[in-house]
Amino acid sequence: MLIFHNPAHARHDGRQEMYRGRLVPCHETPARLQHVMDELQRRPVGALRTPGDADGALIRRVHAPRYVDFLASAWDEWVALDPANAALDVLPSVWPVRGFRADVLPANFAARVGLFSFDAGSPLTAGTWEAARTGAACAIDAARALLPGGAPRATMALTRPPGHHAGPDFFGGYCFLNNAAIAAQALRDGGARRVAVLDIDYHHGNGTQSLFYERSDVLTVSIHGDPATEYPFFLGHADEHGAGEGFGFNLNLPLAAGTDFMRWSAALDHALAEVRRFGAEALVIALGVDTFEGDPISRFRVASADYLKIGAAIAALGLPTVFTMEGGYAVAEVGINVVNVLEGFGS
Ligand code: OKP
Ligand code: ZN
Repeated sequence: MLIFHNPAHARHDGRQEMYRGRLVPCHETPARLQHVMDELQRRPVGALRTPGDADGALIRRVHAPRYVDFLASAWDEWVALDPANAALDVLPSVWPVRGFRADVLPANFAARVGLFSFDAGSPLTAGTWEAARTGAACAIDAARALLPGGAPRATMALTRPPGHHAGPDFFGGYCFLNNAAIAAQALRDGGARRVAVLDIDYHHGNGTQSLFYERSDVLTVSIHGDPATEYPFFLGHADEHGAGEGFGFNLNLPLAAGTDFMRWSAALDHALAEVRRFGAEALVIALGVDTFEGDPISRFRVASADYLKIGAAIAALGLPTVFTMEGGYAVAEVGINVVNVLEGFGS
């Protein structure tokens, strides 16, 4: 296992997110990744690497160029509005919902923040672009390290902020660039004819689904809390099968809040069977460990030891595999749970 970790991750350090009518401390903190790094010191299941420069052209094929431009300049624009803004995070507060125009790029900064986002829980900070871009570099290098020929069997983009909620031209759900999607595209570019993305974070991978919804070369599968009650609410239902060329190449397996490992792993078996039936030549796992029973914002009941079995079940597919780091907010246990998946997968 080769693990590309993001040396810039801690530069993304949001102060507060909007939650139930007040601003509360961010759940998605630098400490999460530090716990994984610490656990990797104790259990060196892989060799650590830092990434090279991000391939900006690849990022701009996955995400809309005007969105990437916005991310790259947002912090400077924010501080230029008022030097005092340097002590604050950027948070959106106005959005173009149904009936509004998304084709006209507003001159107003707050309006552009809203155009390119979908919630008020994802602060953009001084180092967000640097952290996200370096995270995308981890995803690209992790994908390219698998090619050609399949040695090593598996790699990981060990990064934050996470990525699976970020869509073609929007951030949200703590995500800015979709690392799993970028890895999948890099695998396609590297010659894998069919790539599957399996998202096992507690939350539906809406960004990844949207990015590949009309494509048949990338199968997207997500196991997640039922969006009827769980974030991101507006996507992730079982009847979303893909569209056009992509019809039949998206699979959602929503599960009720409270689901235990026995029922969760039945969904995993279903998902893995679909990946096999699709004929995937490479696999991306969007690895969130917020399915953990102790997670403060999620409601599945997976135990730490179960993550070893999850890793082993994924490995049994026998595919070259890229893991990307997504959620997991029981901060002290994030390291143990992530490294359990990697240890269960094996080298
Ligand atoms: C990101 B990832 C808690 C409410 C939920 C958004 C959750 C984003 C999860 N304050 N806020 O999928 O782990
Ligand atoms: Zn999540």
